[in-house]
This record gives sequence, C-alpha cells and structure tokens, in this order.
Amino acid sequence: MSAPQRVLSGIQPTSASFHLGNYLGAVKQWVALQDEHEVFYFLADLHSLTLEPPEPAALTQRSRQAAAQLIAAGVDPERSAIFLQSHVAGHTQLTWVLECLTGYGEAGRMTQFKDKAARGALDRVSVGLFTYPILQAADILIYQAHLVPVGDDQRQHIELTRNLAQRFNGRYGETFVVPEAFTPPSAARILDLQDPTSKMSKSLPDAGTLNLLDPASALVKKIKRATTDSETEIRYDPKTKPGVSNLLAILSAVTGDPIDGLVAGFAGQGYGALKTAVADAVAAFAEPFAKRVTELMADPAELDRILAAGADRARPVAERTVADVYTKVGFVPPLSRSV
Ligand code: AQP
Repeated sequence: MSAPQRVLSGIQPTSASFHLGNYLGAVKQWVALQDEHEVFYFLADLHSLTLEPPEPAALTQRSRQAAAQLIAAGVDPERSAIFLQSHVAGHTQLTWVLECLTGYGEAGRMTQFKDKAARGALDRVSVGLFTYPILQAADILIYQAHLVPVGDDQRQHIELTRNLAQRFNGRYGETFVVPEAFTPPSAARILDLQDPTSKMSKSLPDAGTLNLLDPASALVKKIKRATTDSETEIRYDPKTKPGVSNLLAILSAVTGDPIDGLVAGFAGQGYGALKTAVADAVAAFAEPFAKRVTELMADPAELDRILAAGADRARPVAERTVADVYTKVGFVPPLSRSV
C-alpha cells in the first residue's frame, strides 16, 4: 500500500472569529481530508503580523481561539497535527533560502499584496506583507505536502510555491514535493454579502461578513440584508446575479444539497424565502459551533497542550527538510545536527 498523501494548510489568527468564507473555502475541507491523509494544520501567527500588528494580548487570545475553532469545526487533534507556526522554527529558516530564489518582480506581482497594499498608505505597508507569499511557500514545502486545501484567493500563492519548488529542485536536485491546491468546487470563493463582487473578508465592513462566533440573531440580520438584484427569480448565475448566486452557493455548501436541486425547490418563491433558508442553515451550524468554542476556551491549558503536541509532530518533519535544503545549498552541516 502506498503512503498516505500529506496535506498542509494554515489560517491566520487575525480576528476573534473565523468567517463563513474561511470555513467553507478551507476548514471544511480540512475536516474531510483528515480521514485518509497525513495532515498538518497550523495557525499562521507569524503571518498575522504582516498587516497592522495586533495587540500582543489579543494575538495570544485569538491564537487559542483559532485552535478552539478548528477543533469545534471537527479537526481532530488525534488525527491532525494542529500547531502554531511560531512553534516550528524551520518555517522562517526555509523562508530565507526561498526568498533568495524569488525575483523581486515576481513577488511584486502577487495580487493579494497589491490589494492589501492599496488599502494602506505605502509607507505603512511592511516588508513582511511583501514577503508573505514566500513564508507561505516555506510553510507548505517544509512538510513535503502534496495537497493544500485553500480558497480560490490563495491560488496565485500556491502557483508561486510550485514555481519555487520546481526552481529549487531544478537547481539543487529533487528536494521538494510540488504541491497542488485543493479547492472546493462550489465554495471556493464565498462573497461579501453587501458587495458580492468581492470575497467575504474580515477586512471589509462587518455587515457583509458572517463571523461564525456572531450571535445567531446578528447572522440572520446580515443575511436578511444581503444585496441581491432587482429581479425576482432565484437562479444561479454568478456573472449577472452575484448576490443571489452567492446565497445559493452558501446554502448548498452548508447543507450539502446541490445547487440545481435548491433552485428547483425555490421555483415560484422570492428572495425572502431564499434568505430565510440561508439564515436557518447558517444559524443551525453556527450556534452549536460557538457553544463548543466557548467550552474549549474554558480550558486554555488543554488547548496549549494540544498545540504543543501538534508542534512536536510537525517539528521533526520540518527539521529534516531544512537540514536537507541547507546541505544542498552548501551550508556546512553543524556537527550537532543528526540529519
Ligand atoms: N471568502 C472566502 N471564500 C473562500 N475561502 C476563503 N478564505 C478566506 N476568505 C475566503 C480561505 O480561508 C483560508 C484562511 O485564510 P487566511 O488565514 O489567509 O484568512 P484571510 O485570507 O486572512 O481571511 P480574510 O478574511 O480574507 O482576511 P483578509 O481580509 O486579511 O484578506 C484560506 O485558505 C483562504 O483561501
């Protein structure tokens, strides 16, 4: 029997709550993949400094809260290594080598950098935001991951990761697995409820973002106020009906019912019926989720233990890759290193 494929993904602990886009675009796949793969899921606390650095106490709290949310979503710490990026030094050790293989122009073409930089005054945009995709490449390549379950917004970064892996392999000999992005067919890009031409994002105004830890009443209110269009027919057509199509995609992803069947079921009904169905489905998912997060947060020592155990599983894999890379580029191996 061949060895199970390795899966790697991460999420930033940058806000108190994951939003529905994070869950449907990424975390839901994380849960499904842990059954048949060897999986590593990390909280990208290093990445979370790339925009306005959070208050230290808030970052600490959000990191534990992110771990609690992964577990509440169904990521099982027995089957999945859940850990903090800052607990595995290899991520930054590998980043330096990859940065030196990345063209300045190549990094400058990353659309997420351009989008986020456009939102801040240029002198407040950090070098860390610029090099973020290269740290992300190191996060992935260091585990020799085959699959990277991410939302569609991360595709360009995965492409850069593949290019860097191929470039290193071409120059120094086979070293890295060249990973594939693994994006969900219908929920790859959940859109903002108020502006359904943009992805749902924590950095857009709150009214368009469904935070999973919002009270159910707030979620329902946001869904009822979602932008639709001036027609009345419920049809899936992302180009001309982005708001309605987004609601259908959310309903389909949360309930598991195919979009075609949902559209047929709404025949003759108006947008109010669709919004009610979406609100019911989202609230039915979010309420027990939030309750479980509260329970887990009541025992931070246990969360820290889970994160330490996850890092203990991740670290040896990361150290092996760094040792191999450092040797291949010609750094003299330290006598104390065993690999
Ligand atoms: N709207 C989305 N639809 C589908 N997937 C999404 N992801 C994020 N937004 C959507 C996926 O969530 C995972 C974690 O991403 P992250 O830690 O990078 O979170 P984020 O991108 O910081 O979340 P935001 O809200 O989008 O933050 P900002 O506003 O800072 O850009 C990734 O797999 C991502 O694809």
